[in-house]
Amino acid sequence: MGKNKNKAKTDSEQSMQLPAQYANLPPEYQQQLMAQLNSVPTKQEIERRSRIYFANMKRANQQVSKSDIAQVQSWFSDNWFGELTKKVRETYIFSQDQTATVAIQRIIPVEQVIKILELGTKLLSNSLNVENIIVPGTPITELQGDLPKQYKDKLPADFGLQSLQSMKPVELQYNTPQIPKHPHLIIVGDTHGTFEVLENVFAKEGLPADDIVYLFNGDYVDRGSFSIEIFISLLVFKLLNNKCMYMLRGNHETASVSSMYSLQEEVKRKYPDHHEQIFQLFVKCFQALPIAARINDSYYVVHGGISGWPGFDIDMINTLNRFRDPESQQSSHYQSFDPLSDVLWSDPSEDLEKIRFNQTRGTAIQFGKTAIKAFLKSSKMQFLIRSHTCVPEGYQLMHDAHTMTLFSVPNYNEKNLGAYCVLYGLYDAEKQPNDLQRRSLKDCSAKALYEIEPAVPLCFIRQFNCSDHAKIINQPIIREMQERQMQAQQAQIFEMLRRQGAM
Ligand SMILES: [Mn+2]
Repeated sequence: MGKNKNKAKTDSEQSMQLPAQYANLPPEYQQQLMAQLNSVPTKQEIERRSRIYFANMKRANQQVSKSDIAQVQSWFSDNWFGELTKKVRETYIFSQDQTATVAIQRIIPVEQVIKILELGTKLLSNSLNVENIIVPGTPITELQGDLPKQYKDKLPADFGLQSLQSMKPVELQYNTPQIPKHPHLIIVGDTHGTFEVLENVFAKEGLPADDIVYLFNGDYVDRGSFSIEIFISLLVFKLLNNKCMYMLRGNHETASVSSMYSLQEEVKRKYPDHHEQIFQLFVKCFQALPIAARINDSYYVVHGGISGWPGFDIDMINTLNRFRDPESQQSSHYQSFDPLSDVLWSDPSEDLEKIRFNQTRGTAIQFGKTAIKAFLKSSKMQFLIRSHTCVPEGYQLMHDAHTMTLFSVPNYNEKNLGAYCVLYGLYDAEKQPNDLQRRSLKDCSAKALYEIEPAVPLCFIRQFNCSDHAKIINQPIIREMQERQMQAQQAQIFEMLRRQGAM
């Protein structure tokens, strides 16, 4: 009984309430907005949208040349990341009363920013919409000996995790340099201009290399003051070794969001003479970013989530035209929303079975347990790893542990921890090829066999806090922008009142 009542309430997908921010509008506007929210798009309108969303895939098909790579290598020596980190830290300035300010200044030379964005766009354009990634493999016996005691007994006999529930948090000591012993893949959620996240994760897990592979799940830019340095750093790692760095698009990687938040302002302050050109290059590069990743045929990784477009599955993502910005829609008829917008903006909800319009964001959808399980089943995936939402522990499991949120900026929302996940791909070094494999494959090593049929990787969560330094210097550009905006609004109100003779 109680369950049915709940279901009726949460699955009311067809009629919509007006979002709270419109409650004070005159009734005729409210009616107009309601009509818009509940209007059914015509067949022609759906066809029009469909053409925009799926057609005209413009692949650049340009290769990055050897001389371009040589140029990047000459600029970025072995210790470039350490030197960059030092310069980022030097931009922190404390005033005498211990209130900190950040001296926003250019760190990476202008010609390097321009060249890296151009080359990064070329390189990224050649990727499919869905990156196919295999976690570098480790023989199970090697890893077992080095696991912390509490995990040793827990390794499942078939090496794969059957459920994300088996993950346990591991406290990360801030900035403890460590050389990783085993190959692994690290998934990092939102970084939002907070350079310290990169410092921290690279110090603990190792710099990107053949066996230390990174997947960043979007929202590199906005809010923090080092959007440029983060995005350029990741592109440099990718240009130096394409196989050790994967980058996906987030909802902030669009022209409209990154101009409304702080990236555009950051570009203006750091590169005043070239800001228009550089911001345009950023936007073009954002549009080249792949959308999702498939890891070991078991984890689907994307910034937001899934779409309500009929028949939507992971293969459909590969048919999207990604070389554009997503289209925003506000309506109860989520079946014709832009799937590109949905996958970048959607949120999971426990309070829902299927799908509904995402009132909280004002765009895209919310998806429930039944919807995500259906998607995973038709896509032959087991788990969804998404970011996009700040959660207190840095990670959060939902939908019977089929959905995980991963958010990597600590202290973003006052006290939250940051988290990232580490995946180990395990194989049995004793495994012998079967007859067919023996006949058809050149390399029949256990490792090669793992790469053909990769097991579900073992997944750990690492949580971390930010330094005291970063706690004080929190998002100064965006704070200033918001203060300016508030002052402008207040001035407008005063002006209006003055004209009305009230003042
Ligand atoms: Mn986001």
